[in-house]
Amino acid sequence: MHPRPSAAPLQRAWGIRRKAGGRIYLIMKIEILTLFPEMCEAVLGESIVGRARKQGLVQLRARNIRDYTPDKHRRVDDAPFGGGYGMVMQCQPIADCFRALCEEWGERPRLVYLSPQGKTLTQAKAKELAGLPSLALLCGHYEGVDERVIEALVDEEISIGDYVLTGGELPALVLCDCITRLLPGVLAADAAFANESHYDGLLEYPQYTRPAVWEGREVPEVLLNGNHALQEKWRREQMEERTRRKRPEMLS
Ligand code: 9D3
Repeated sequence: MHPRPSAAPLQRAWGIRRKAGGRIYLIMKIEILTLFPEMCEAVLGESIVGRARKQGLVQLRARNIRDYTPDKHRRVDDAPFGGGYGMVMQCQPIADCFRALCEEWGERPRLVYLSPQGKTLTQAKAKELAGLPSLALLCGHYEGVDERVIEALVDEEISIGDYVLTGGELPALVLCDCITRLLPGVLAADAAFANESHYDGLLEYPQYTRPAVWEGREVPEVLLNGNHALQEKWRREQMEERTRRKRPEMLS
């Protein structure tokens, strides 16, 4: 084996997982900083993300910002200077929560603030983030977060689209979902390949399963006759036709 000079820092930065057979996997770590950790846990425990987490392919956790307030009433927000509606999340609990995470991990993860003012999430951004060793996701609530903690600590702001939600938790979970499915071993090899294939940039073809007739609706004949080449051609045509009809802007 060749010595790898960067081995030590790499192992500190990434979570490591040893599997039977002596193979070492690098695990991405993602931590959600939130006032609603149970809401996050409920989602992170289910479906493909939950399975990836149980298999040790990703470390996903939620950390309660409220655990970092010294206030005896556990307050984390206060009225805005200058007046106005609602409450603003204070700097100190957020900063202490993030710094405790950095301390525990022995590294500073990139800090993303989920915010309506961020750049809209794209698949390209998800791929970029999936290449990082670790990530912290800050969720705002109330009328937002004190601007100074954003200036001091936040590396990047991301939105999931131009509509108004009540907080950053669902956007953070959307981000966890689309990052996790990109991590090695999470999807079956064929599913991961389909994602990268020459089909990229077109909508998917329609899919059917048994029964061949349901309430009088038949599955297209070509899919039942066993000619694989014809089936591939039909699927490709369906993809192009659907993209033209439903999402013409994807072709331009
Ligand atoms: C007080 C005025 N509001 C502007 C319309 C501010 C506001 C702050 C925070 C409104 C909503 C929210 C809660 N949303 C998020 O934290 C959020 C979000 C969203 O609402 N839409 C799309 N992406 C995101 S990422 C975080």
